[in-house]
Amino acid sequence: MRIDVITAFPPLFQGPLSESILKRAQEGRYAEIVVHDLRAYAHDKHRTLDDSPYGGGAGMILKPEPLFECIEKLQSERPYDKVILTTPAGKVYDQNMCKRLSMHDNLIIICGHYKGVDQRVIDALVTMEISIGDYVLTGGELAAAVIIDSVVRLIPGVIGDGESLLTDSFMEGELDCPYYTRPPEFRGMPVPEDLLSGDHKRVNAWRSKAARKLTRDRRPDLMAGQEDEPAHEKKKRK
Ligand code: 6GU
Repeated sequence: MRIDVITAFPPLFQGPLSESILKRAQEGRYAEIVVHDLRAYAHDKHRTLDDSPYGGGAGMILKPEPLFECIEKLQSERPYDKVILTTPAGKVYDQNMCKRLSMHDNLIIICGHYKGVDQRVIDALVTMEISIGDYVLTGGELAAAVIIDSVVRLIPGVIGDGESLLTDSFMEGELDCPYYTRPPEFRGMPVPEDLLSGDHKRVNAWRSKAARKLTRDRRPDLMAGQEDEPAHEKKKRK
């Protein structure tokens, strides 16, 4: 998969893309992430990217020309499955959108900034607007980094042991159970006995029950429409 990111602030991506799993995914050629400096597509003397909104009011709007030029150049080089804009006005991002995005070959992500983007960019070029939640960020860069991180880790091969993907929170419509590692007792706090039993049936039963309780206590919204049993048991019967 190739992801082209268009931003007025390329340095914001240096950290997130160059560590851990995202670094490995790029080194292993599972993902190619290309960050484009929007300023390279501004042609006036001051490399202006934004301007005040028609009709007045506070804030600045990203001008259409640099974005059109950058996106059209990319689209002349290869076909893109989606042209995404990060904006608080977008559809709220979730694991289902993430899964669908991870199946594409080529994505463009435009990082919204300042007060917004000239609507003509959205009307003519953008095919999907995404928000990462109901709060306001200073710009779309951190949202784009969140989308990239969550999408790239789903590309087959990026996370070595497939098991840890399958047991992700949300993958089966419920939260993941709590986990423990050695030592069996730490500062008077013991690890639940079932987990130490070495009996896989007992371990799995404990985990199912714990995951269900956590989901019911914290995210009952995830259980809507589900029967009173863990999602993975339901799935098996289909
Ligand atoms: Cl995608 N952009 C901005 N600026 N703020 C946000 C957001 C995006 N998602 C949530 N808040």
